[in-house]
Amino acid sequence: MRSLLVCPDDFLFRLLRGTPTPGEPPLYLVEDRGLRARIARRGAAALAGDLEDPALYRRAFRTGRESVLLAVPHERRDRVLEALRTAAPLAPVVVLKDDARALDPAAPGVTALSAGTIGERVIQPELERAALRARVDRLRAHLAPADRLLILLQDDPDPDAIASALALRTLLGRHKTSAPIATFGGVTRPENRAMIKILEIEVEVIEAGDVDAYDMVAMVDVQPSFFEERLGVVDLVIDHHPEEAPVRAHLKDVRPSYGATSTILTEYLRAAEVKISQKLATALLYGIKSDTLHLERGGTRADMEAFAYLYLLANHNALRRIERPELPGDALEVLAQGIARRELVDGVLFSHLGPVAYVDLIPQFADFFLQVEGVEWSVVSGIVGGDLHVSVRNVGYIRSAGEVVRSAFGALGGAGGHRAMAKAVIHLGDWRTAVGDASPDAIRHGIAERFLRALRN
Ligand SMILES: [Mn+2]
Repeated sequence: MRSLLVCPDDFLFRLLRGTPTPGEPPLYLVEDRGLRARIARRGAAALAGDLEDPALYRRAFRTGRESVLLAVPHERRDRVLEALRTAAPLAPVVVLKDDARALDPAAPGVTALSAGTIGERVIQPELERAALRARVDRLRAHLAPADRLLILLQDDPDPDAIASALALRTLLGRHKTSAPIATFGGVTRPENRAMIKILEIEVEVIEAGDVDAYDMVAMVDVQPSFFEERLGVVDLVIDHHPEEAPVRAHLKDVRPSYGATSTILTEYLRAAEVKISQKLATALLYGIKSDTLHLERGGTRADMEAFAYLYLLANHNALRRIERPELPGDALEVLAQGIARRELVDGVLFSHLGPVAYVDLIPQFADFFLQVEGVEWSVVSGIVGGDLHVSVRNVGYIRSAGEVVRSAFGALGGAGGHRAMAKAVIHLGDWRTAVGDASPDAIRHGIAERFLRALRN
């Protein structure tokens, strides 16, 4: 259905000609016959007549339900609306207004579109985009001389960091030899490992001394002060963590109000009109999701906009596989035994799996056991190589898992974590020295006793 554009002069024609219309091209209603002819010569449909005369609208409307855009001086607005309503009482009307006078609230089907709204929704975002594009140009110009650019991530980088690195490399038009992604710590958490495996992203593990081999260094989702290694002045820092120490970098973009660095990079890519591949969109979407807990924590409007944009481009099958890692068939036997030997004490579910084929199974089962009714904590242990691994999960609003695990197992080996997840890794030799017995029963008993004591303290 065509729409009607009502305006005494050529303002709407100049504003809207060339706008792609999905259906039939619009019909311009103007007052001047000469103007009508000029519009027609340019290939658009137009009628001329008195805008305050219902006869004009009777000629223009076919069904009476065409939508109308009205741009007339405010002193004529009521009379034009009345004429229009006489011909088509049911037509939806949008009034473009540049004055503060409110519309007659009794006029049904009439909505106002103010100049302020156009400024806010159209012009302001364009100005921001132009500023971002200029920033991208500066960043590209600064980094262009580097044959090899190092994109450095925090130790044990998370999905937001990995996705941001991939996005920066894409923004610069580089590849993995001219801009490798690296960390000092390796990637250990199961979801993060699943992400780099399924999306085929290479994250190199390097040492502080290796940094000198690169011409320039860029950091995403982290700042120089977070590293113990001394790095000198880096070339670029893009991050959303608050600046604990002033960031020393040639170029920096630090936005603590953002829920994810992936959101900043998505804005860069869009402003510079860089094509976002399905793989990159999937990575960035996962980065935003995991840093904002599905937009529930610290997600801003910018995060939501980036999220919505990426959502349409991402591979949701891959995302599902990353978020819910597959269980290999023989892991079911381990799980069956873990379930059979579980022990529930005051809302804490303990399960010792014995030797397991790979370490990721232990946190995966810890996640799984947390779903059992009445369970607030799950503590799952298993043996890989010569180490006893303990994974702890909780429902989130109780004591910090990291604290409890450090207090329970810190004296025996490496122990720590966050609010809702934590782990400890203890050499079996150290366990024997401290506890005396490393039989499955002794381990089960020793873990439960230490954990419950730490929890109740
Ligand atoms: Mn982040």
